[in-house]
Amino acid sequence: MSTPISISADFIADHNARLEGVTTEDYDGLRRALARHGTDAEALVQKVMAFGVAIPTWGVGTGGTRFARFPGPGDPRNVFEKIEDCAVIQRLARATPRVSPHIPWDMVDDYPALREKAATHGLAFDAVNSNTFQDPPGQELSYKFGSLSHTDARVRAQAIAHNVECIDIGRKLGSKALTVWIADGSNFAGQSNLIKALDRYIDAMREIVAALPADWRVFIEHKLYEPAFYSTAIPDWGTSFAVAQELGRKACCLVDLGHHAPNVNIEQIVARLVRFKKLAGFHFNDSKYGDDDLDSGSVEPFRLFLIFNELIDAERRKAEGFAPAYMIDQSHNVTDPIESLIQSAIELQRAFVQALIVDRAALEAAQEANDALGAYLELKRAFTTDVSPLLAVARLRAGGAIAPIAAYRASAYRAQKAKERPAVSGTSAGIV
Ligand code: LRH
Ligand code: MN
Repeated sequence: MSTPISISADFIADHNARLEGVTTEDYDGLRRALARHGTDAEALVQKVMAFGVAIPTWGVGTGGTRFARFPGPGDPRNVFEKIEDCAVIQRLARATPRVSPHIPWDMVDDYPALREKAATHGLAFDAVNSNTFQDPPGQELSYKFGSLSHTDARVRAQAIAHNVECIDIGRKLGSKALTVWIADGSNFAGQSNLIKALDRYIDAMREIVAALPADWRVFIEHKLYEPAFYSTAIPDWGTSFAVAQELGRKACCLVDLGHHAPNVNIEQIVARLVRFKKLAGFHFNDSKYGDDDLDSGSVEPFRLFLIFNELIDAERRKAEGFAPAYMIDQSHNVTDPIESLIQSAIELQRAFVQALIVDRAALEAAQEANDALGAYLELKRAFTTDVSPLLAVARLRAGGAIAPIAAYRASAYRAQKAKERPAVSGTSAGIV
């Protein structure tokens, strides 16, 4: 079964038939308005249809916190069911052609079969995420006091071997990158020698970089705090950048939007990493306080737009080494993960298109003339343009649903999965 029965091409065509007229009308109005500013809407539709972001396999199950996780109906129980759910998101929104796996959460015996399964749904694999922040059953040495920066060389060797295994798994899945986020850090002043810990990490990463195939990259993911609450081995972009410089051309810096102190200017961090040719890509999400892993664009849509404004500027300047990987990393604790991921993908498309609408010549002229308000208003003009009809037309032309969440709800896919996938009893703690 390559397409979920409940979401066939006919089902989507029926759904769209009722909405196509008004959508086209709204799109024509927007197209005329954009043309008055010299923007070709049809060209934007093509760019949107080519835009893709990767879905985190760990995001299609109901997420949780350290306090509790309240499983939802029909939660996927293994990576094959996760791929089925990722296929629904791609089928309806047409913006998520890739999946980012996490090992060992997505471990299987037959990776070529998993790759084949994904391919039957038109899905490919993006960066593989290693995991040395938990002790899977049967693991010899614990990561309680760290992994790649651990004081015990045997623990570091175990963590290095895990990352090398992730590279091997990624090769079988067709990935081209390894994402390394480590929870290493300390909870007390004095607990960790801050220099030695970093040196141990860098030496360990050298061995991981040496194991990378020629055309692979390693994404270093920084995070200010949690689960360590006094110091973190790679707390910020500066440390990540300095380490990536030391590790060489295959190492670059991944920006998870939730991994910064409140009010940090993330779009400037992005601009810096682009300038220094070390931007790996993103774990898109949103947050109000800490690493909240909320839906992209649901708290700070203007910040998301400003990040894409820097990315489009880099693209226009043909910035050297600019090849960011776009991935989502969210935790869906109170919504249907499929609905949240559909809407998050659309909000990322929205920020992408609004950034494309910016009149870069007018913006540059205002900047050069120190016309602060003029420059700001050019960005606000783009940000306040409702591009929803254009995004809907792009979905329609790509074979998706004009109103994907309404279509998903009408498909009763979740009810179907709740019958097929027996509910997991009780609540547990933890993010997955
Ligand atoms: C760490 C992180 C990392 C993943 C994990 C699920 O907070 O962002 O990217 O491995 O979440
Ligand atoms: Mn992340």
